[in-house]
Amino acid sequence: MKEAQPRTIFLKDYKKPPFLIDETVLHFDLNEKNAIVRSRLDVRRNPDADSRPKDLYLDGVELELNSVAVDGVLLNKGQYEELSEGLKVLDVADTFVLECETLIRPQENTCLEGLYKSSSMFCTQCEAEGFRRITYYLDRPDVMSRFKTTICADNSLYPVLLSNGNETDKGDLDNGRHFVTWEDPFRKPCYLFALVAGNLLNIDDQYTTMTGRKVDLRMFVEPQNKDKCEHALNSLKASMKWDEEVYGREYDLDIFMIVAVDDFNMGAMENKGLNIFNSSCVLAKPDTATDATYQRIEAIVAHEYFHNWSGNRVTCRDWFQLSLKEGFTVFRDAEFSADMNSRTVKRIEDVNLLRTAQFAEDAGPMSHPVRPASFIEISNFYTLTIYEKGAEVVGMIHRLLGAELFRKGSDLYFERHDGQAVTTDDFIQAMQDASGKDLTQFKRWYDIAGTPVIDVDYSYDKSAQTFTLTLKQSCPSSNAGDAVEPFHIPFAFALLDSNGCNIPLIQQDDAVFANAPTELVLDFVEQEQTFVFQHIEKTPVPSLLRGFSAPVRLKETHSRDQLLFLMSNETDGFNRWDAGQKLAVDIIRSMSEDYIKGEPLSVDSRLIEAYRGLLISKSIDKALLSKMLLLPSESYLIELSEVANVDAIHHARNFVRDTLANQLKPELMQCYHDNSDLDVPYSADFTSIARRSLKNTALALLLSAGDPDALALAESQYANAENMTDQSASLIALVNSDFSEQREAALKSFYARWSKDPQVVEQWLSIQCGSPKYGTLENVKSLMSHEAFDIKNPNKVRSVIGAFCNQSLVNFHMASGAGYEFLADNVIKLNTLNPQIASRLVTPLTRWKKFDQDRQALMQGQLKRILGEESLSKDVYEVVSKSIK
Ligand code: B3K
Ligand code: ZN
Repeated sequence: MKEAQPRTIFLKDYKKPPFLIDETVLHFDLNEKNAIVRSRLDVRRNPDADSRPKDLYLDGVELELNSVAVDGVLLNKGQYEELSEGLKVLDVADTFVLECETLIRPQENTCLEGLYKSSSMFCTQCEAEGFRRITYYLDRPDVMSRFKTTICADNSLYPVLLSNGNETDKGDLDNGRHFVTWEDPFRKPCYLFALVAGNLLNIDDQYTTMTGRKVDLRMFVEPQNKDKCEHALNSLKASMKWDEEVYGREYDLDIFMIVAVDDFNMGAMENKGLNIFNSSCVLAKPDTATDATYQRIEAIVAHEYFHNWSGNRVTCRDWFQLSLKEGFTVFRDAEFSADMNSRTVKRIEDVNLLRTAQFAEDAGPMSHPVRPASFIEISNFYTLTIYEKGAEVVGMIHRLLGAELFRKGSDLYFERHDGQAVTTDDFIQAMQDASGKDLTQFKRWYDIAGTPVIDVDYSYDKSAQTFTLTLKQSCPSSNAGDAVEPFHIPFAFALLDSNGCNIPLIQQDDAVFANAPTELVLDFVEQEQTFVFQHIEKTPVPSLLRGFSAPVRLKETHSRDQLLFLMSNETDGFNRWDAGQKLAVDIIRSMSEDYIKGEPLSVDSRLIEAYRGLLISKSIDKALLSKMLLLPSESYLIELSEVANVDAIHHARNFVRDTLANQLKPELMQCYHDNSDLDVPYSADFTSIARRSLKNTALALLLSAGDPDALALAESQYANAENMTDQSASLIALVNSDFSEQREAALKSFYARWSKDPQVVEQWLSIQCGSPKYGTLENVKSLMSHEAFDIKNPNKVRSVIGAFCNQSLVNFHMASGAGYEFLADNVIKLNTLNPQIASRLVTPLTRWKKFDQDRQALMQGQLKRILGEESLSKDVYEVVSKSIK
């Protein structure tokens, strides 16, 4: 790999592009050893540019230049300069046509950026800066151009040739080759360019838009996957309808295409009119995909589709604005999923991810604001902060404005900026202008890193019948040091009486008492702010930060009894679940301390009774119950610790789990049976998903405690499962149990049955490698020599190395440091093959601060070893160098 000088790019240095490209005409000759790319660019000076350079500078990486011409005249060596990552065309006019011919080698491209081969097909990935690996270009999102693309390739190997927009021409060529031309009428930045060539089948559908236009929906897959498209196409139609109904957004081309590829660095890509998906995020049929996969596909298909407006029609000015499209689009897809499924469960899942992983990122060495101020490698900034915290920030605007004004704001944003490349400030301005609400202070959320902390204090005055709530905010781990000005935090709040009923909230200065609201979104804007509620007749229980109305850490003092009360009485579904989590966290944490002191462990019986109450409750919603029965994860417990003792957390949590299983066996068995009689055929509606989830949670609990009756259930479920959800749940339960003979038998038969299906094999690998019991290093290493493993395939890397390091935590953090060394070895290997995957994989080592001194030293040692490598990619260099003490 060519070593790039790690240079930091700053937002404050942004300059408008000195040149623009009105028209981009591309011609690809795809061959078995290489590809020849010819480009014809209509270039002109940008009248609004800040400077008037003599030369035109174009980005280009690992390109072999065959020729360059201006206005039809070939340039000689003195008229241009080839640079290590670009091309300089000297002394250019104000308007001219630039033509380049370059040779690239897709077959040797293992970083999976630009044009590459995935099994027998050619495909592209251009976001963020992959287009420069295809041809010389102004590879920046604020240069938007109309694209016309012709692809030539062998007709028998690549009968399908696709690019963005509409097909406008096709025909046969000599030597068994053919060509297809595509034209995209919408101007777009080159990161949205796509090309696919392969022997693919298409599964077709149609959608009629709100104005009656017919749009062809076409999904392209390798022939063996033709029966795995239905769910994605249904999800696409549901997304198109939802975006019309909720945002008034209609699709704009006559065709929408989706292609599934096996080798892909992330989930999917929103290229205009031609979305490219990782197979694991789009292909599904009941016997090979779990419920979780079904839901993930629905969400990702929606996300990519929604980008057509939030991202493509209105795009980002520069990559610092990435959350403009990603945060907004995640917010949109989360709302869509909430509308299609259980809103409460969707919120629980999103907050779980945010609190477990984004908070950890925000407290770690790669912490950055939603709008970062600088980066070395933009690929490192496709983070939970940009995506998930960015979505929370948009969600807070939604909460502050209300649905109606938010919609006015989004209408104004799309109308005002259609066809433009803009900033997060433009987004906020549109929201502000449409709603009349001042969002000046709110904007701080975009620029300050770190998770704000809210200290909560409250008191009840019986004689005055007032309830006083005092909130204090701080942001300890921020990039702004001690000087952080307060954030504008929407703090959703209610008071519950002893029957669990919401009490009317009458604030001191409220003139009218009638129809007082029972939930308020408090505008918490000061460092410290007090809210007083009147006419409260009896001591209430406060319900704080309902629905997790802001991405903050809440420091509060609910007692275990109050949490128990909230677990059964809270009217906000999210908070009800959260009360159970807080209670379990409190109990597991104090038991971890007992474990460290060598004291005997015992579980507070109130938790067991609370679980019993949930299991026998006739009224609780099954979707919510299925979430409430899950104990907080080890990762979350680690995140909450100052210094995490992984073994203690693991033992204490397992002890609680086993005690629940032993003491609640009849209720769990009943729960299993009550939810086993699902009708076949399989349906991925959320009620069926909740029932399967309940059944399988009960099974996992019972089996983890070694119950022989549960073993019989698991074996029978494994043998008779009608769908992958049930089959993999029973396999997971067996793998995580002590029944080693049955575990081995199930793993063997599973592989024998599914070895030809890559998506199922990925599950088989990650179930083993991520298991705290079975994911031992020896096992993981031996799986890396298995025929199913391929280090060049990102999904396999994630299923084996990623699953081990992120899920099998007791094994990854073993005291010898062998887990850390294993990760570093693989980061070094992947650094040359696929830097993006390598730099993502290294994350667990960057979290060294959470662990004891010995482990810190071991983790730091491995980070230093990686940093000492020659030819470190920018990706890995940035993450590792920022993570070293
Ligand atoms: N926009 C792409 C992500 C591209 C990642 C580039 N390293 C997928 C998405 O967020 O929709
Ligand atoms: Zn996205």
